[in-house]
Amino acid sequence: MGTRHVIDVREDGYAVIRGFLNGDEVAELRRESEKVYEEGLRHHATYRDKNLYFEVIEDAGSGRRAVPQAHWFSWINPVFEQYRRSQKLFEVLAPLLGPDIKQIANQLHWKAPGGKYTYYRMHQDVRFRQRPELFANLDRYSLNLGLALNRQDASNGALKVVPGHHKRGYLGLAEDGGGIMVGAMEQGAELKSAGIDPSEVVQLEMEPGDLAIWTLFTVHGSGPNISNDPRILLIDNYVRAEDSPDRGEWVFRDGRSVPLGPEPEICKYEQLREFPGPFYARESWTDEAASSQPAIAG
Ligand SMILES: O=C(O)CCC(=O)C(=O)O
Ligand SMILES: [Fe+2]
Repeated sequence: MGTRHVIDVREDGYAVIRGFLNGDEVAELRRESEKVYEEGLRHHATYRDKNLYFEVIEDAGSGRRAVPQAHWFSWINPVFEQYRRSQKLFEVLAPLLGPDIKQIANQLHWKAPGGKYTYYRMHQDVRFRQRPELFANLDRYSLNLGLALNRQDASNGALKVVPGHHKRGYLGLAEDGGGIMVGAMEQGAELKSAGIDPSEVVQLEMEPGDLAIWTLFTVHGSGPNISNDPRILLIDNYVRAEDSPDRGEWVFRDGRSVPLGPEPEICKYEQLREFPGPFYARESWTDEAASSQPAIAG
């Protein structure tokens, strides 16, 4: 592993490591992602058991039940549990974060063909930290890693990023009504008023096994899936352990891989101790009448 990605993440706010996983490795994760999806489909509605979470909707686009996101499936899937703390990831992360690393997010995002809401408006992920004061250095040392489990480009809604603007703090994008997935897709005027020319947006194209890295302040989003194929992205968030004493699961301690323990730590779900579940959520953000949505996104 070279260190080009370290320079790219610092300067541009993102990097793409091509061929991070080989064909066999990514094929295995894709198969496992299908098992996670099937497990989600067994639920009639959005379901939580501690940090394990399946967002389950009746998709008005396809007329079918769909699972747009799963969180912390590493609790039920040994292959993802190994991947999240693998030596390959350590070699990518250590030059950026050092040898003591915790994990805040563990998510699969599926965009089903024909789905009604499969886009993510341009935003910065720092908005999804409900207690940002519990973290230090969120601007520099909190990194999202997005592994492509299948081929992704503009047609099936691959990631889009805006280089450079991660240095400008929080820009308040996509805060107007509707939320990140149900608000207006057209954001040209909004980007301009935030000092971003729409021509700066870079459409990523990723082959299976390519890894994107971005920061919590990187402006990014993704378009709808207008193809006949799904789009499958694995998103993990990692931080320096010293910056996150009260949140997250250990991943590497002094460079050594740490498995999940007997009980989960609070990561993004702040109500873990009061409402561990298991339970079904009653409201759906895809309801046309819904004016807000839970903090589901990355
Ligand atoms: O799945 C995607 O395309 C983007 C997701 C995202 O940016 C998020 O959840 O914050
Ligand atoms: Fe995001």
